[in-house]
Formats: sequence, C-alpha cells, structure tokens
Amino acid sequence: TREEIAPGAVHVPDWLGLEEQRHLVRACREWARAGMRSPQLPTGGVMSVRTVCLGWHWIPYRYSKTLEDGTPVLPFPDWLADLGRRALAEAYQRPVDDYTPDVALINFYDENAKMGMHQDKDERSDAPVISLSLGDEATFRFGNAQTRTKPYRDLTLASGDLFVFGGPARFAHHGILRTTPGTAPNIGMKAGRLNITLRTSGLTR
Ligand code: MD5
Ligand code: FE
Repeated sequence: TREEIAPGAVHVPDWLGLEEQRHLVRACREWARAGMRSPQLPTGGVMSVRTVCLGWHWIPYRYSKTLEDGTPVLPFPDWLADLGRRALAEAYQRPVDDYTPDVALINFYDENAKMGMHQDKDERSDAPVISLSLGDEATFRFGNAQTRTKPYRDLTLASGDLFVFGGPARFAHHGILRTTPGTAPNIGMKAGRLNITLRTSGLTR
C-alpha cells in the first residue's frame, strides 16, 4: 500500500522486508561505533535523539565535513544511494536514476526521546528527503510549510516504513511526538527506534 498524505508526501508502510531491516540495523550498529551524539542547539538545549552522520556532519543548523573534534565524517556508501533510488521509485511510481543523496542522518530514539516541530532547511537542495524507520513505532506529526501549528496530521511510523518528502512537502514542519516501547519486530534491536534519513546536501567540499 502507498498513501499520498499530501502532495509530494508519500507513506509506504512495511516497505522493507525483515531481512532488509536486519541488514540496516547491523549497518547502523557499525556506524554507531564511531559514536552517537545528542546534537547541541545554539539555545543551549540538547536534542533527546542521538545521531551519527554519513557523508556530511550535521550540526544545528549547518553541515560540515568534520566532527566537532576534527575527525572526518563517515563515508556515505553507494549501496545506500541505490536504496534511496529504489525508495523514490516505489513512492513516486516512476523509474529513478536522477536521485543522488550524499548525506544520511541516523537518529536513535530511546523511550524518552522526541523531536519538536521543525523544517529541514539546512540542505541547499530541494531534492526529496527519504525516511526509513526501524524498531519501535513512533507517532509522527506531519504539518504544513507555513506554520508549526495546525493543520497537521498524526501518523504512526512503524518498523520497515518508508516515507518520502518531496515537492511541496519537502519544507513541511514535522516532528516525532513519542515512540512506543515494545512495538518492534525481531530485527536485532533490543529497544528503541532508529530513523535513517537520506538527503542531498547541495554542497561540494
Ligand atoms: C525522524 N527525522 O523520524 C524524523 C522523521 C530529522 C527528522 O525529522 O530531521 O532528522 S524524517 C522526517 C522528515 C524529513 C524531511 C522532511 C519532512 C519530514 N517533512 O517535510 O515532513 O527521526
Ligand atoms: Fe526533520
């Protein structure tokens, strides 16, 4: 099933099979060995998710090629770009060879983590953003491009779900209200939720 939530916003529940989910969990575990950090906001706050980046390192509100301590960012693998093209083809029901994401943000949510309503505006590209969910279910709020408030729609994102945000949905406000412990299938995660977003930075180093 494919549901167009708004123009350019497509939800494909259960897109990833269990073996593909397990493969992605193993990959996230490897990337996490480099260290997951809670991004620090300029306001002094700290985000409740923990993050590791591939391709470009994201700091609110910019991208850089090195981490805070100067170590190089992990590479963005070709197989992940291929997965992104397959995801876009499924969501938009057209062949895709013109999508070249170069950033992935891997967000880990423990049972208390959430993400406030925001827009993703740090990329210098209006290419679609692809979201893949693994582990516990989340309540996702999909809003509008104009305001952080109503109208919005609350949806459940479950393990294996694909969500594509393109076109007019690319700059919609969105957030994660909560995750629901104990709702994950058996894919090699003890607890919590992982979200992988694929993005196009629009940057050249
Ligand atoms: C997550 N991540 O589940 C969420 C969902 C983030 C982030 O929001 O910035 O890491 S991915 C949702 C997303 C990305 C880009 C655009 C839109 C939603 N959108 O227009 O609704 O960790
Ligand atoms: Fe976001």
